[in-house]
This record gives sequence, C-alpha cells and structure tokens, in this order.
Amino acid sequence: MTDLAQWLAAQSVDSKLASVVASMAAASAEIAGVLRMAPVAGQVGLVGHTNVQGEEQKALDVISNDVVLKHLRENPDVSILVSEELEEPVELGTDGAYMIATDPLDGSSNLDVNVTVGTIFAVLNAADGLLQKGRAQLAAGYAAYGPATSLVLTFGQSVAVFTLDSAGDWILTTDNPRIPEASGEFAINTARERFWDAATKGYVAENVAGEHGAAGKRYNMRWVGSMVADIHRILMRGGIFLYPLDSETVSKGGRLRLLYEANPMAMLVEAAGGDATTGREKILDLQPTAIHQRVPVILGSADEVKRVEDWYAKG
Ligand code: P6P
Repeated sequence: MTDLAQWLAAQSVDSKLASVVASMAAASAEIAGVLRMAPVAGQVGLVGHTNVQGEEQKALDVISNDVVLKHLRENPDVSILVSEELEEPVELGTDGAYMIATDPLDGSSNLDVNVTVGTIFAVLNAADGLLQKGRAQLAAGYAAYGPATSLVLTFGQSVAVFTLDSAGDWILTTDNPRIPEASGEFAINTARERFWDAATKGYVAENVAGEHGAAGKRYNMRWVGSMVADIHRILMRGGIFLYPLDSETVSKGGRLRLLYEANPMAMLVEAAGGDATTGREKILDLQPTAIHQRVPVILGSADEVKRVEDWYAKG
C-alpha cells in the first residue's frame, strides 16, 4: 500500500509545495477526528454570530478554521491564508512561497443531521497576489468526512484518492479516477426551479423527459446539499453538479465561492477528465475580483457540461 508521504515523494513537484499539501492533509485528519466526536462533545450547534458570508457560524466551522490555521502556522512555506471563515486574508508571518485558499468546513449546515461534509482547499503562489485565476492553482484538494474519510488531491495532471486508516494515515485507495464523459445523473436543487434561467430549465427538462425526450435516455437526480459529497460522487462515478446563476442569486454573482470552492473543485474535475463552467465561461479562466466572490458552478461529466453550455449558447 502507498501512503500520502510516499505518493507525494513520487510526484515531480517542489518538496515545499508537497509539504503544504501535507499540512492540509494533517489538518483534515484532525478535523475528521473532531467531527466524529462532536455530538458527544456537545460541539454541534451555533456560535451565535455570522461569518463574512452572512451565514450563521457553527462551532465546528470555527474549530475547523482554527485547526487549519494551527497546521499552516507550523509550516514555514505558507505565508497567506484566505478562508471562508475570515473576512480578511491572514498573513502567517513567514516569507513562505505559498498561499492557501480554503473552505475549512463546507456544507456545515448538514452537521446536525450527520451528512457528509468537507474541507476544500487550493494552493497558489503567494507572490502572485490574492486574486489569481484558477488556472494558476498549483494544487487543489478536498477531504470528505463521510462513512470513510477521503482525501482527494491533484497537482493538475491526475487525481489521487486517499482514505484515512485506523492509525491516522492517508492510504492511496484510488489512483487516477476518471470522470465518465457520459452520465445519467444530475445534481441540482430543484426547489429553485422558479428562479432558474431558460438554459437551466431547458437542460433539466430534457433530463426529466428521460428516454422519450431530447436527451434520449433516463436520468436520476441526486442533491445532497453538501458540495463535497455531491462532487465526490461525481468524481467517483460521473454526473453533473449545477448551482447556476438564478434570479435570486444574480445580485451576489452566484451561490458558491470562486477562490475556495469553485476553483479547487474545477481543477480536480478537469484533472479527472471532466469539465467546469459558469455556463458561459470555463471556471478556471475567470479573473477573480474579490476573495469571497461568488460564481455560478456547473461541473462534472464532459458531455453533460457541453449540453448545458449549448443551452447557454442559444442565448
Ligand atoms: P442549497 C453548503 O451550504 C453549500 O455551500 C454547498 O456545500 C452546497 O452544494 C450548497 O451550499 C447547497 O445549497 O441552496 O441547496 O442549500
């Protein structure tokens, strides 16, 4: 069996970049332990104030962010942290070459009902500024805290999936998963249909029409309400995830955040042979304008993403 340290050593990347990924992996392993015992420790619940997103902050959001901060402060090669939980970037007091953008605990609204949540992160060159296109990401990853604890990583060429073992080590369990180009599964919050644009309505209607509709095949729908859970399913068996711009989210630019949700997930999905778009532009080509910027996110199986882009191209 290959563990994370052995896999990182075999990647042709700078050893300091590898150490930054290892720090995020160690933080994720620690967060997994916290989440597993949270209900017993009375840590599931609210802390009584909201984060920069205006979302009620849960104790575990804050704890997870603190765990990430602790591990990054121990790594001299990281100098800046951008976090969903922090309004401003944190200077870590080193001249480290790398920056981390992270959602330390995505989907935390699911914690009360024990649904899979995750940590999402991207690694970038600190010298190139806070607002870099996703194409500039040097590495991306997420941890999925589910029945098993998974860690999914890429440096851009391929993807590796690790599972946390009973000794607390990350063991390589799936090397280079490929997202099938075709799929019969889509993920969208259908309760928002009345807000959708024509392209989203058209694409979903074709899927719901099944084998007798334009898509010519039967579809199934899945929506966990936790991006990491939905994306991990798509990475492992295909499908498409849609959180499109709609009439209610248009004023904010979308629902999901570019720097630490859309961009790292887009890098992982593209590295696994999938595609990632806003409907009109590739996510990784977007020029960020703010660290907490929100964007539309449509990603997964390439044939399905193409069908959505074709709907948007109709105007
Ligand atoms: P909705 C969780 O809060 C999150 O940011 C993503 O993890 C998830 O995909 C999305 O929001 C769910 O949004 O509108 O269905 O609650």
